[in-house]
Amino acid sequence: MNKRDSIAPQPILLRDYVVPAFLLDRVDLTFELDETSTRVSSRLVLHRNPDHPVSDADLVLDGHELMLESVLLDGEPMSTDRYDVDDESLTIKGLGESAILEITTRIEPQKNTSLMGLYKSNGNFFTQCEAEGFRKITYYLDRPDVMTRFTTTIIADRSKYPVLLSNGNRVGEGQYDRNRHWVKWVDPFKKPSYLFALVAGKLSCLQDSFTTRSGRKVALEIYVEPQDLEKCHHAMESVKRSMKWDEDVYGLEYDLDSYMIVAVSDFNMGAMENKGLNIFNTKYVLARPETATDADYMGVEAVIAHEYFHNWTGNRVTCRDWFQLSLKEGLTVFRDQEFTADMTSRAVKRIDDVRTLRTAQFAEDASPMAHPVRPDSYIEINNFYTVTIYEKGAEVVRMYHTLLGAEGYRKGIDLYFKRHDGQAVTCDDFAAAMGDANGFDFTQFKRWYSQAGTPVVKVVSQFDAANQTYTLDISQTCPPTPGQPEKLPFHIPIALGLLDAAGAEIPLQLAGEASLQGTTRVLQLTEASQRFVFTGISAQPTPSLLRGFSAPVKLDYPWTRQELAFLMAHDSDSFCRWEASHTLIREVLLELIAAARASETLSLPGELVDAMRRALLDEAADPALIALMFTLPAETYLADQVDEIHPDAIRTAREYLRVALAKALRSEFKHTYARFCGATQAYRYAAVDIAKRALKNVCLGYLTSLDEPAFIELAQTQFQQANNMTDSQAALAALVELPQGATALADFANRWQDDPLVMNKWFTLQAMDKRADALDRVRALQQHPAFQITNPNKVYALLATFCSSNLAGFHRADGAGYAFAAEQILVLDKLNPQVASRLARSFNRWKKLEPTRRAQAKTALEKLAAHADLSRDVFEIISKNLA
Ligand code: B3K
Ligand code: ZN
Repeated sequence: MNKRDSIAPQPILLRDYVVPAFLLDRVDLTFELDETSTRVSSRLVLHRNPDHPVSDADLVLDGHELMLESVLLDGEPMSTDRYDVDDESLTIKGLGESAILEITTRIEPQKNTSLMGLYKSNGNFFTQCEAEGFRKITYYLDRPDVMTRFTTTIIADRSKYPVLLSNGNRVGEGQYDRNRHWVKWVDPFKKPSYLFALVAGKLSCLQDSFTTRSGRKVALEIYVEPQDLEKCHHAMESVKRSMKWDEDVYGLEYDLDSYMIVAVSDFNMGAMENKGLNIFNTKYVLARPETATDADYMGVEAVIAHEYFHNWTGNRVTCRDWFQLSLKEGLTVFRDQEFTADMTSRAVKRIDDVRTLRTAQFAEDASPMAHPVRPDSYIEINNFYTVTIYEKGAEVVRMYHTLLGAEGYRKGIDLYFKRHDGQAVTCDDFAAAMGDANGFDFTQFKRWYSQAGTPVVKVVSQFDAANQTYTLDISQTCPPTPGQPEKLPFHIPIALGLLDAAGAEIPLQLAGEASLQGTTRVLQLTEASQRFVFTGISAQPTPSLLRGFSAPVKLDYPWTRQELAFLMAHDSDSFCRWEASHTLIREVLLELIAAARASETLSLPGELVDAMRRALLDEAADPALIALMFTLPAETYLADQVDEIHPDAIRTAREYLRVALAKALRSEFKHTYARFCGATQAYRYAAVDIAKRALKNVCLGYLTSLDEPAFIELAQTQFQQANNMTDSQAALAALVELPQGATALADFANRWQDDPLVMNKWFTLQAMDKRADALDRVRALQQHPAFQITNPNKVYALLATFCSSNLAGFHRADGAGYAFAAEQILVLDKLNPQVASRLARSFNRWKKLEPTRRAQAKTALEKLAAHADLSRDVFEIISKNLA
């Protein structure tokens, strides 16, 4: 046994869940903020939990990196022999039925680079407590099923920290001593510690208000650093739209007098839904046309909605334990997806979400990190804020919606809130509310929570002209995942339609049904294989399967290329139209990859060119949909489609297809670019304009890949004249790998050097560089004054982009990419384990690499694993990769 094994972090198991031994009646916190150390005093009013199996259990409070100053029990100082303190906890023995504990600790937020607990960013104080950051602030029952009322008093220097914020309502303020002032906050709602927040600093505030449908006026406040105040209007409009939508669609109103959002530039993730005081990464608050792209605007709107929606799905009803994380995250993502669909284009939103799911979540489900939507175990919970918990979890909620219909779904949601408002509950409770409200049995459906892996649904069709029937034999399998060699059948909703030879929808009737029942049907696949027979079908139809992507599965159906081209042109389901183009392109790319590996000559199939030409010239179609059809699948997605990854073959094939399409459709791209080039003069954030910009910029990308001076000039002109970041960034992306790229990059950096969010784009573009020396560029960029390794956005923009998205760059044949990643992971792990752990996931595909690279990746992983002092975060990723 080496040293690592003897002290290896142990997994926490769902089956070990026990209710807390003590519950809290209330907590009063006082913070004395200071430059060198912060004093936190807490007063806990506790009583024993009658449901706990041990009647005289010790009180174990979580605490990490705290300096304990004093403990008082019922007003009396406790002698040190009555409690034990270690690295992780404060244990108090022999308590009676109830107790009042007063605990004072000291912490050093100015030294906190993990960005968990209380920390400083640009001179201001912020907190991040989810999942287990509160224990870095004070000793506490830091688990989501301990909910209580909080009051928070903040004391700080008035000139340095004029703004002092916490959860709930501001109930008092005043002068504390010569230089310091105080503010007191009371949160009337019970909450777990992970929803606690504190902010102190020099911040400017954009104010507005929203009147709820019951007539209460809510103050809306967005706090940012003074120079950013002009960039908050889109965020404010997004808040109001979210509040209105949640009232209209879910009947849910906001419940406090004020709703505050604070933007911070050093933040590990997107944003945090702390009760009444959401803290956001600046990336999801600040937007102006010159600095933010259409995608950024949409991101702001979606993340604002997401955090706002958490007020009910997460805060009012929270999770019993962290295994239930998807209870709040999957549900809230589904809610924000539907909100965005209603605000923008439903079809485009669905396609975007499916692309994310397939590129990131399917990959995770096929990796050593695969886990169910409700995991059974974890080593570090921060590693489980994953695409599986979020995006696959949202697909699970979407399937309830598909199976129950909008009305039945809403009945289930209403019952869920009626039963569980103010409680910490489980995914089973959610399923029970959905089932009970509708008399629907979700027993089998719940396997979506417990079984990992992406199911494969195979469809075999047969047309019988004599009997006028069309039979679908549908079967399902699910590959093994770590710890789950065998899977039971899932309950899978499969939405489908049939098209006749003219492309019209055929009304559908299943054998045994008395009448025709619409043109889109939702079949329920519950067995390993099942037969569905449609009657009254007079000629061979073309099936349109998995409409709207009705389940998170891989579909296996042998469409011919003609059928795919036909669906691209005719399917009434926009998702399936796009899906047909995607399937066609994927098939062609897989052939090209195989040819590239065999060093054969590559060629472009005529069917693809014809189908793509027709799509491009279809002036009736939504330009956004066409833009998506022409967006080639990511290299990483292609890597997941092959048995053995040869990164250079994937890159060669994808680049070949890009240029070959550009050559074949040169005049059509030119025409389309011209058609939309002048179409959007003054920037508007509106779906129609976004669609035009998207297609125009896709055309520009293809045209510049032809390396013709006229098109390069076109990109340069767009780069110089753009009045918005969408066009500017697209032009820069088109130029970046050309000889003209260096000047454009320099101009861009010169103009935006003081805007960190814009500089992130500049780093990302270069991290994606497809030239052979990408790694050297990345190394050099780490020395750029705008790069800071302590800022997560910068690490994600440069290092994580390179390691996770630049397939051939990171997976260099000589292994230098792996050595680089390992070196950066070790540096980051000392500063911020969550960020280090994200970078470590770049190795998740290593087992599928061709043998030379596989051996090199393994060496890098083993070297990492040999470090005895890895954080739990990185240890978990590395050890699971090597398992
Ligand atoms: N709930 C937070 C994520 C917290 C991540 C902790 N490592 C943001 C969100 O999902 O809305
Ligand atoms: Zn969330």
